[in-house]
Amino acid sequence: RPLSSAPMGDDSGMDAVQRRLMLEDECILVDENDKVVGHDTKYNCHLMEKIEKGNMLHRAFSVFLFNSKYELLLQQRSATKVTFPLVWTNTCCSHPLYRDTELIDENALGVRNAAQRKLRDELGIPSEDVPVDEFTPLGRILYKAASDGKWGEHELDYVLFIVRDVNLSPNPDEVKDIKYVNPEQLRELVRKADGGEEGLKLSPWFKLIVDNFLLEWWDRVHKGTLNEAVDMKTIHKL
Ligand code: DMA
Ligand code: MN
Repeated sequence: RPLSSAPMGDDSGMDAVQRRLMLEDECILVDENDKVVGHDTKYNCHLMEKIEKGNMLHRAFSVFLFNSKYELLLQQRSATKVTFPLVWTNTCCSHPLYRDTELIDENALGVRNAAQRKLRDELGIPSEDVPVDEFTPLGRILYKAASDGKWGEHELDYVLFIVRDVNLSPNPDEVKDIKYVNPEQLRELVRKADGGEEGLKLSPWFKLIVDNFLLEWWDRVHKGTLNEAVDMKTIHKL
């Protein structure tokens, strides 16, 4: 698809790497029960004008990676991200694409394949450090959030946990900064972000997951009871 034919007007300020991904990545459109109903470009799926018309709900995933000390890896999104630049968020987020390997519904294998792909592309984590069988799909949430006037999210988001010590080499096109936090350090970060501290914003989906699920699930990671929290039947509307 020629870049010059980008729809919806002026994107002259858009970073070239992010623009290419916006036009090449084909997201999976779903209904509110997570049934696949079609596909569209990442570009179209994130335009608020289309989202508001109500038919751009797409599949996504949010990875929470813990090291063997059970610290959670966070990332700060790069300044060039089209949606939610510079916010702090969970380890890695993206979309399974409309391709055979990432459409496999069984045990969310398609989503786990996509997670492995993006952990490599965004954070430089070798695929052998994050085998697809090591991810635990915990649940699905449905949410909508505006980034700015033009861009936003309306997603059915699979939450995936993985506990592994990994090699990291963050890709500056995607990631500005990373850090591992323990639960107390995360609470402190949330307090500061809620208090409006300069330069410290959290992504809306991360905040929703923190407020509703994360601390209980994190505790279960410690105790080895995470599997009891798995619920892939419910879709939580947040
Ligand atoms: C999209 O993440 C997925 C969620 C859960 C917000 P993203 O904007 O980081 O996607 P990508 O890395 O593909 O740009
Ligand atoms: Mn999205």
